[in-house]
Amino acid sequence: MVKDMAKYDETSIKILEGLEAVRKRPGMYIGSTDKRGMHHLVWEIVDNSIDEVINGFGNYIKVIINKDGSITVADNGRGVPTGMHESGKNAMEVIYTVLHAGGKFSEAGYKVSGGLHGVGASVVNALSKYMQVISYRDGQICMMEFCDGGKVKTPLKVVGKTNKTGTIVKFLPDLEIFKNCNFSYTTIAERMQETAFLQSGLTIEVIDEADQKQVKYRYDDGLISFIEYMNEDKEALHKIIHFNNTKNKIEVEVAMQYTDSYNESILSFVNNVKTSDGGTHEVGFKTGITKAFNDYAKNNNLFKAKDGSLDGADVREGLSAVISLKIPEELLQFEGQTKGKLGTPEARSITESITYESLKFFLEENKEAATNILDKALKSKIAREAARKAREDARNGKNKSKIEKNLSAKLAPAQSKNPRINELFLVEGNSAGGSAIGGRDRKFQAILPLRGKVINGEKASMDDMLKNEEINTIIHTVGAGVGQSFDASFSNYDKVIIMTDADVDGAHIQVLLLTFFYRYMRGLIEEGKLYIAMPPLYKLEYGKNRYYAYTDDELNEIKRNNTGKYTIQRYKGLGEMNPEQLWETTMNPETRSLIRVNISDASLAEKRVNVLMGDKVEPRKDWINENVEFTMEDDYRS
Ligand code: 28G
Repeated sequence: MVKDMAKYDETSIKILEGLEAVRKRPGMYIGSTDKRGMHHLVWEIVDNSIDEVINGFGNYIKVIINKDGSITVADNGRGVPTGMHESGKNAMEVIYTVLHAGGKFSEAGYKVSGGLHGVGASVVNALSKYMQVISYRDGQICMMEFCDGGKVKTPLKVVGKTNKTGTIVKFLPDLEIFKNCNFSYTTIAERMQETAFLQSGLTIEVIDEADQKQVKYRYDDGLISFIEYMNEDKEALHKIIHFNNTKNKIEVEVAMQYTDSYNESILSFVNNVKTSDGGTHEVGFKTGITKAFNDYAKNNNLFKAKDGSLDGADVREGLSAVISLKIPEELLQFEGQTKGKLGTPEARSITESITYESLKFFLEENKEAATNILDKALKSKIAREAARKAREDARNGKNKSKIEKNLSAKLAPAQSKNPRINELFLVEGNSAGGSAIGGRDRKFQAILPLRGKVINGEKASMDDMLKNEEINTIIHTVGAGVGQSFDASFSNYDKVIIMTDADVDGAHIQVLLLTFFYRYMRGLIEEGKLYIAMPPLYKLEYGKNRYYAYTDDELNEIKRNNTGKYTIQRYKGLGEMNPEQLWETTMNPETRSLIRVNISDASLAEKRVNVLMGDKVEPRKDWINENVEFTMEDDYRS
């Protein structure tokens, strides 16, 4: 008896030391202590529910963002076990307080979470101010509560009877660790949707109690449903191609479809965890499709020897694909800072051969689809070669006089030639362009007035884009190439700033430009060099005092803080401001605000741009509001 107590105390101390280690270095367990890290806690808990589903228990998961900032996750699996563990503690307490090294309890032989993820429920408990676990099992409802990073607040107790099974976990992250963080409904819902695609038949419900939002996902056709969703706003060239096969214990499943769009989106997963940075499986897939299409084209005399062969980029134009691998734990290797890249060497050759064989078979069986896809790939090849030539000519100074003559009519260049400080304003309309040219600091600010309507980058091919005068001018002015050959380090400007009216037309032009930059100069966004200017909406004058309001809230605040008679002007367009006003409110680095365009998740952004370019206005507005991550940049120059 005494001996057992000693053992119990000893393990208790070790446990607290374990959880304390997590609190001392949270980054080692969840990557970071920012918003992303805090969402990691949710993924950890939800992963346990998904484990149950994968093992064949339960088909329903609910995630609730509570009003107090806590999260509740519920599943209808077997319920967390509560029986006695050899350590002298019950199983529930062990699961939630003992730091589990590496992978989690999965009976399928697959580690469900890769790399950083496999850290488990005890880590979440360690980083929570409060945690409650309720298990429905063996006719009983059992409950435990923890507080302050995993200290037992309420020991295991029976709180009721039930004929159901499942688990409910509620936790409130410790805000001393996650400073100024809150949960995002959009982030959670998007991740849960992805999970639902990967687990056919599983229903996942996400509820935001604070914002009164909710959504339910259930897909019965897995990766096929995923591709249908990715391509729902696009025109497909053929029915979805779907195949799966296993070699040397590695299981490969692929769904893919070409559309009339001009970009590629490939998503990959390993053991249900997204590999955002690709890796060996993606490389194998790409090699496999390139070989399959080139072989098919050759065998069917679809193009001549002098045409050479198709590039990887050609056979990926317009491709949407989802690749999902199941790899046994002993072969798993992840790389990179966030462990989002598969390193397993075998995954490359296996994915390549399965893709090659399956696709070859499909093409032989579906001649019409094959012809449609190859037609497009060939066009891509021609356009790509034309673009490369144009770019080389520009670099080598060929046709230079022509280009410069063309530009000089429009561009008001900066005096400085320093790409580290120069700014390029893309301004809607000629009259606004005039004000901007008059108001700017010509030392480092260049103005490019855009006259015609900007071409829609979602619908047009690379070829058409290059023919469009506005686009052409932007490409040559920025001077860093376009498409695959774009290289932000050649940019003539440190900031490219989109400046449009604050009205519907202005928003439309913003969206068109953003789409263009996203599709053809993504590096500029990735380098944080693309901005949106914020012109004021109102001018108020109280006697000699002049105020500018950039939002309706600001307008009300100015009215609250001032008394007496005032005049108010609502700016409908940039053209209504004289050059001095435009400088003062929108262009002067000392006083302006800029929005830096920042697309954090390219694959989701891809979807967003589709929504954006559709004909509906509402989704477009929502996109600006919540989906693309705009960050305010209070930009003071020294
Ligand atoms: C609601 C939020 C998160 C979970 C289960 C079910 C079992 C379990 C969880 O067992 C310990 C180790 C291997 C058996 C397993 C129940 C087997 C039999 C489970 C969850 C014991 C963990 N009966 N459901 N853990 N295993 N749901 N949802 O956490 O040997 S965790």
